[in-house]
Amino acid sequence: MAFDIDMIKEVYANMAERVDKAREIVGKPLTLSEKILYSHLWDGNPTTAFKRGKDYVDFAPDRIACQDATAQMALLQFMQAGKKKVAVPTTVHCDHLIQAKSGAAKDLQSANSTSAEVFNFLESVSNKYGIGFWKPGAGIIHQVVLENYAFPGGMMIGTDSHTVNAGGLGMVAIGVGGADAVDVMAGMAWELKFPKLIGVKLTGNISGWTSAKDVILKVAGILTVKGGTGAIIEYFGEGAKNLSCTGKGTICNMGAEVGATTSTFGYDDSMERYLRATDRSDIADEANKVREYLTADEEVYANPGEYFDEIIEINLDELRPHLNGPFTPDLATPVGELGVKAKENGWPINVDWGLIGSCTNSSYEDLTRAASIAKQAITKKIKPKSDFGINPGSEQIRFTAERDGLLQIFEDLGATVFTNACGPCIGQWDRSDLKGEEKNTIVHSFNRNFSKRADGNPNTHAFVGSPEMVAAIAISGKLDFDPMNDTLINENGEEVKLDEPMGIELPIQGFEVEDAGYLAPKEDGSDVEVIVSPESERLQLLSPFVPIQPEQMKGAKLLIKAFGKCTTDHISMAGPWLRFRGHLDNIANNTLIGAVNAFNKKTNFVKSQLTGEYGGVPDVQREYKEKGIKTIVVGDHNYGEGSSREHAAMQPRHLGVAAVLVKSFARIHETNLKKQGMLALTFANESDYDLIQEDDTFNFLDLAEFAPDKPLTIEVVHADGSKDTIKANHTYNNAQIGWFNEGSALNVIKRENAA
Ligand code: MIC
Ligand code: SF4
Repeated sequence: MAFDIDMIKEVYANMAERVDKAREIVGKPLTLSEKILYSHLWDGNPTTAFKRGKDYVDFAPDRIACQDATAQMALLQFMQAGKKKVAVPTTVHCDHLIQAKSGAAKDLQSANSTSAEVFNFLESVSNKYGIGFWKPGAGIIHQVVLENYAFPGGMMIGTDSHTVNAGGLGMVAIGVGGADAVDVMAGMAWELKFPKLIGVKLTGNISGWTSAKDVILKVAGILTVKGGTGAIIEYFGEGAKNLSCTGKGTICNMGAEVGATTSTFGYDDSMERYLRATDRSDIADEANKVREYLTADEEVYANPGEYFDEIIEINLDELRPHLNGPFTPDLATPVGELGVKAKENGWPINVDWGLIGSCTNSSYEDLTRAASIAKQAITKKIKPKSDFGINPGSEQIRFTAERDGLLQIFEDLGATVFTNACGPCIGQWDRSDLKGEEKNTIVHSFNRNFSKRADGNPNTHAFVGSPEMVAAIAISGKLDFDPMNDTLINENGEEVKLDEPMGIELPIQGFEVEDAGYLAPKEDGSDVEVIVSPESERLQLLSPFVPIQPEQMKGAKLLIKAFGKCTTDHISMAGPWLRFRGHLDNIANNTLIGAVNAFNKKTNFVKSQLTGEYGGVPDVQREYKEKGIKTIVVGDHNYGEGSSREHAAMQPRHLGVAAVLVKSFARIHETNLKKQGMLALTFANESDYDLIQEDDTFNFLDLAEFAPDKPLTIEVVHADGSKDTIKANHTYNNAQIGWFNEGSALNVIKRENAA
């Protein structure tokens, strides 16, 4: 199940040679990110110095991870590629499709029955194509990857935006859409624009109530949700060395929330300790032999301004714990200052739930720190005011935490321990305490807090914090509680104060697990049958997309002009819709239903130019599709922020949307649109967004000459007959224009394979 050590030895052997070569070519000392990138070039030895933020580069990742909600579409595409086996070690993890309701045992049983068809499909496809399969209940993809597969200096991709979590173990781990993963599974190169580099220097030391989570909550406040776009964030400095490996994982995990391509840390003692604790001493021994390659050259961290495109410095001695939110993970507020803000904004002060765990924060250290707070509620006789929910990240963590009495502490406070799965983090939460869409506040140690994300209620105000802070706030039941300064009244009427959290980095008796939940694939899976019933409402075999012709883009209609934040959750909602992730036509019925229409500020209410009537976005779009009329979607900044789900591109594509024209894109979503043969365009002049009106028709004047670095010209015809001619930029290279011309990247692979 674990990584093949010979393969890692080979990666390290290549690394030494290639990094030395790269240093020569680049002509200066190298950052860690560059070392990993240059040692994973598809063509082997480096021969060119790449321009950051400009050059497209082909890479050869060491492995791939997929989770159930994205793997279905990825594997449905891979099945079309005509290959016998995956070319690169790959795993599938069943974690998103498990609802949190009554507690682990019941919830898992019910997921196993309601999603049996999908789990069986994933298991059989995995078995057939040589993919490792992690059963439902085994854990959340990123925790399982950190425990089993991540290794310093490696490169991996995963069909989930939080794949970046593995940066905690010194990897370059990147979230991608399924179609990107399919390329690599099929034995092809993986293409990425050579990233820019942001250096974060951590000085001082974390102590007291401040935790690793607060580093990234602070960074999110500085960079905002789009500040990391197109960049790798590399953390360094004394403060970085003093963080645990899993703490580093938490920081890297939430790099997705600032749009960063990934984040990483240089190899150090904390990573060595983690590798040895997770039964991978052989990897630690190998990593120790090439230590200097697994971190930046000395000159880089001594003089970072010369090597990074941007530098952020954070003094951990001064860093205060934060709570970020609501509705966006970059709205950072130091704990203690939330009372005033909440009052000003009308956020409910009473906290109904404290949720601990998820892929972001369920390490042993996290659970011990949170438990040290929870325990005080018992010893100091404070009755917790909010409900507690716990989502362990893996069966290994759960088993170990149970053995060591940590879960019992939470259970003594009435906590519900949910399945080792995503649950409330992705709208898979059947919350019994709310009747309707009541306004309420919750705190959690997850990463995202977009509208409706936890429980489907647009009025749930979710705040993100560290597990120990979540525990403290949940005990107090007040958003404005500051455990560092405030006291609570206990059951005896006495004033009591919570002591600082105490954590244990790694279990003293080691990790333990009885059944980790892993199924190895057959050596030869050619006789394994994969069944997809034509009647299924959950799974649907794919048919190739038909190329969009330039003539069809004369007379294209506006489907929706989205106003403000439009994340992948707005474009293809999760929660109950996760059940259709393997059925393109069914899931297309949620297309853009969360996006706010700029003309009436309503969701799922757009004008059909065919009838003049208003209707839901998917319904109106289906009318256009029926008439063979192409449409376009217009959006604001950072369009497609959040998830890697390629459904957010495939659904509009399936329904006949041809172009998405926005002020700026989130990286993964832009690639996903390109892969599916659509036009992903940005306004050359941002203020042209304001020109777009509800009844607009678009004429793409020069699409027949679609070429790299050449903006497209679009004539926008308004209802009164007046016209504006605008320019749209794009980042397509020749190969990507090929995807557009052939209908999708997959069509290209199929053609090449058939040849
Ligand atoms: C998320 O955290 O938003 C998800 C759900 O894990 C997604 C993947 C998905 O939509 O299936 C992600 O982060 O990529
Ligand atoms: Fe699952 Fe939430 Fe992590 Fe996404 S962020 S992988 S939904 S736990």
